[in-house]
Amino acid sequence: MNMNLSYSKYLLGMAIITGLATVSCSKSDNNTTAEAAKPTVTAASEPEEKILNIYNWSDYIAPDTIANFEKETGIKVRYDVFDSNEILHAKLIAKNTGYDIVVPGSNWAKLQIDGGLFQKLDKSKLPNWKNLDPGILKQMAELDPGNTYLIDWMWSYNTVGINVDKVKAALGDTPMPDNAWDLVFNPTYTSKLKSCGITFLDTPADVFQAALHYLGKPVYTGTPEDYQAAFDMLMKVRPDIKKFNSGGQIDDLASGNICVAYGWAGDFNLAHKRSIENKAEQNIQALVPKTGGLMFMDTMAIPADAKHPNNAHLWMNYIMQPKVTAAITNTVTYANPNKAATEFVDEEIKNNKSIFLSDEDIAKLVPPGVEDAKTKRNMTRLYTKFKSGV
Ligand code: SPD
Repeated sequence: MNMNLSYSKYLLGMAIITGLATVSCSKSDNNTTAEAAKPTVTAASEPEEKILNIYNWSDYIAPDTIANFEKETGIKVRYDVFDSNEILHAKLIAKNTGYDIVVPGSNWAKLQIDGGLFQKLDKSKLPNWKNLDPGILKQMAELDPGNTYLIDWMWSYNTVGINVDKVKAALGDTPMPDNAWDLVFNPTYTSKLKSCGITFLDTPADVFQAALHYLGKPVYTGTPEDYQAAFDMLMKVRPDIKKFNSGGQIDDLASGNICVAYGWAGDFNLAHKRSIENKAEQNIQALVPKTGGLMFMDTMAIPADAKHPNNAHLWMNYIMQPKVTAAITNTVTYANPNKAATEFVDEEIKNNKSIFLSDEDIAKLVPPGVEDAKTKRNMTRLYTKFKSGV
């Protein structure tokens, strides 16, 4: 989706997504065909070595996803992880990534497509494409016309995550705010919550997008004055922030090291799950703000310099198998774009309204957008000042 997408069109898209998800829950007889679809891999101009280099976000895959692919194809996977779109983007523009599959956020991917940094998908090698939710495909087509370069991996939204018991204790007589964003952007709350630890994502774009949203400004505004206003607001809570980290929020929350985080809903649900697995039993919750969270879609793409594009297509087609996608959702607690996968998603996850949002909450999400390069530079400059606190 790009900035030109009207909000009503977006809502229509989301209504379609929800509708189809519901339909797929009630159908259980179409999966055999879906799963059986194996690609006919046409010979590449030169035979590819049996290697696939993948660069994905941390904590974003099931334990057996790679092993099963290796078993099925005989292709050896090398898998590296990152924690911010900025890091991936820097590698892509350097034009020698060494990767065959990367997973940028959809809004960054739009810039990367425009910059010629990806190879086109060959859909004849992707028979499992039919499992994808048409509503999600329609949305993706807003920024990737004709769904030419990208396949959604998982999606979620930026929001506030809390350790319910620790937050209640730190707030004392102060009731929980009506607007969840107050917990990270309003000094009345942050001054109390700093005693149990507040953490923010460590990326300029994510921080400024949420700050602008809190101020009621357009999230993907290019207006320098809006960024200055967001910076001034952020500086008021700066003394109360303990940490800036992105991938580390899951363990920090799960172990009780921090009590409030500005981050990704999927990671907060995963922190909840991990705290139970680790017997730390922290009561972690991803809040769904009344004014809406900031939606993002992380997408698979093949870099222009990829040496193993055929293997990359085999991976994409494998991932689009319903059971493979469902296992990832069940592990990482993120919503997926695969309608045929819904019946294999654990009931607890399917019914979690902070993962698979209600229609009402979906309608409130701020759709992904794109900032231009000048705005990105401005955000990075202000973010560096904000982080250093001076
Ligand atoms: N642990 C997986 C995190 C994935 C986060 N993607 C974030 C995109 C933010 N705009």
